[in-house]
Formats: sequence, C-alpha cells, structure tokens
Amino acid sequence: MAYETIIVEVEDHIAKVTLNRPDALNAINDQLMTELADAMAAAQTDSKVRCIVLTGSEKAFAAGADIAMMKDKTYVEVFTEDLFGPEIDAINRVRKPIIAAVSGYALGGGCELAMMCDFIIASETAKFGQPEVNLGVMAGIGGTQRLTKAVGKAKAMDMNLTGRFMDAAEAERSGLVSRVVPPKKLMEEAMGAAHKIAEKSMISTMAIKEAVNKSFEVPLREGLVFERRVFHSLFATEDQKEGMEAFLEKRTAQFRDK
Ligand code: DAK
Repeated sequence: MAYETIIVEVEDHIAKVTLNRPDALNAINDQLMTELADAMAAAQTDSKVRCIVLTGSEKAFAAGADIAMMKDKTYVEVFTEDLFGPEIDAINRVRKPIIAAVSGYALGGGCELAMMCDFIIASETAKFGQPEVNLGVMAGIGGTQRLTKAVGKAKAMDMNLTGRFMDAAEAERSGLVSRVVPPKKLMEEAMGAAHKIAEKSMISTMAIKEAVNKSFEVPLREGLVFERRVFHSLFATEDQKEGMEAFLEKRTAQFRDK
C-alpha cells in the first residue's frame, strides 16, 4: 500500500512510523487510520523489524480525530460503520514493542493512540489531553480507561471532565510517560530505546509485552500465574541458554530468536 498520511522507514530493525498530515496537526481521519493499521500489521509480519517507533511532528503527535470528518456523522453511521474500530483492533494486535515518541499536542484520539503504544517518550513540549468534552462528546479509544489506569482516577477525571492539558513534566510525574527529554533529543532517545529493545531476544520482548498487558486484563493472582508459566516457557528457547551463557562468559549475548 502506498501511504499518503504516514511515512514509514525501516532501518536497523526499527520501523519508524511518522504521522504526516501537517496541515491538520496530524488529525486522525479514515485514511490515516487505515494506513497506520496497514503499516503496523506489515511491521508485525516483517521479520527484519524488531521494534516500532510511532511519532508525529514537532508541533503535534496528533491533535485528535479529525473533527471536520466527524462533524456530520450520525449515531447510526458511527455505530454501523464502527468508525476506526477495525484499525484500532489491528494496532492492538501488534505483538512487537511499540514506542510512542511524542512532541507537541497529543490530544483526544492522539493521546489515546500514544497510550495504545507500549510506552511513551515525550519531548518537554508535549501536551496531553482528552478535550472531547469541549466538543460535546467524550473519549472513545481509551481516554477514560487507559488514562485512568496510567494516571489514576483524580487526574483522569480532571482531564476528561475539564478538557485541560497535562504538560510533559506532569505527565512524567503521573506515570503517563516513561521519560521526558529536550525536543532536539526526542528521536535520538526513542530510537536509542528501540535499538536496545531490538538487541534482545524478540521471544523475550514479545512475551514481556504480553505479560505486562495481561496485568490490565486479569486479577493479580491470575496474572502472576500467567507470568510464571511464560517465564517457564522461555527455558525452551536457545536464546535463554545463549543469554545466560554469555553472562557467565562475560560477553555480549547473540540472540537468534530461537
Ligand atoms: N481535527 C481537524 N482539524 C484539526 C484538529 C482536529 N482534531 N486539530 C487541529 N486541526 C486543524 C485546525 O483546524 C487548523 O486547520 P486550518 O484552520 O489551518 O485549516 C490546523 O489544524 C492548525 O490548528 P490551529 O490553527 O487550531 O492551531 P493552534 O496552534 O492555534 O491550536 C490546538 C492547536 C491543538 C490547541 C487546536 O488545533 C485544537 O484545539 N485542536 C482540536 C483538539 C481536539 O479537540 N482534539 C480532540 C478531537 S475529538 C472514536 C473514538 C475517539 C474519537 C473519535 C471516534 N470512535 C470510537 C468512533 C476521538 C475524538 C477526538 O479526538
């Protein structure tokens, strides 16, 4: 598929996906979601790709779903068309780690897209928000759910009910983002993290993603049993032998995803 609203670059085992609708601050429309879902599925199946970085522009990661596109839609249309539904499901099915590198606005669906990634690295200029309330609607792709799990009820209620934005420092204090860096360092930091991940056994990184995500779905006892069983299963891999041997031989492990 030839993309018009995103740019995909695959280099050194990293797929860098850049949202690219600069005139609309990367507002998410049907085309962008279709292309993004296609690119994510392609990165999942491309054996050269070991980690994905999703980013936007310096001014905006994404300023939300495209308001012009949504304005005249009826309930029946959004319900029957399941606007964005299949694309969101496709992105959530990606098993390789995804890092969001966020600069500028990450609002509404843009904040939700960043939260669908496995962790967020933010520039000092990042601003997160769920301002859908100002439009007479509410968050619809996780802004009341993932945000609450990330920052707790008080801040999630505050942001969703008032529509106020959270800056990068507050987002880091609240646990929404893992690191905050100066704007010029954002991509270096995100790509550096992606390279670190790409050096590991992909069996481990995919298992870790699945296990951490499991903690959002099941009670603690069940999550701990799941974690233990997956841990056990990694002893069936050559990479476990290589990782532990390499440590004892004081050399860098050469993982082969086997
Ligand atoms: N949609 C469409 N166009 C947008 C946009 C958006 N969300 N955000 C910005 N733009 C456009 C502006 O209209 C403007 O276009 P022109 O006038 O130049 O043609 C251009 O981008 C530059 O924006 P501004 O001139 O406004 O730039 P400023 O620096 O003054 O302000 C801003 C930046 C980010 C504060 C402001 O643009 C803003 O407040 N944008 C809207 C933010 C927002 O309300 N976001 C939430 C959108 S609603 C669903 C689930 C979820 C959703 C949808 C469906 N389903 C399950 C079906 C999600 C909904 C949302 O995200």
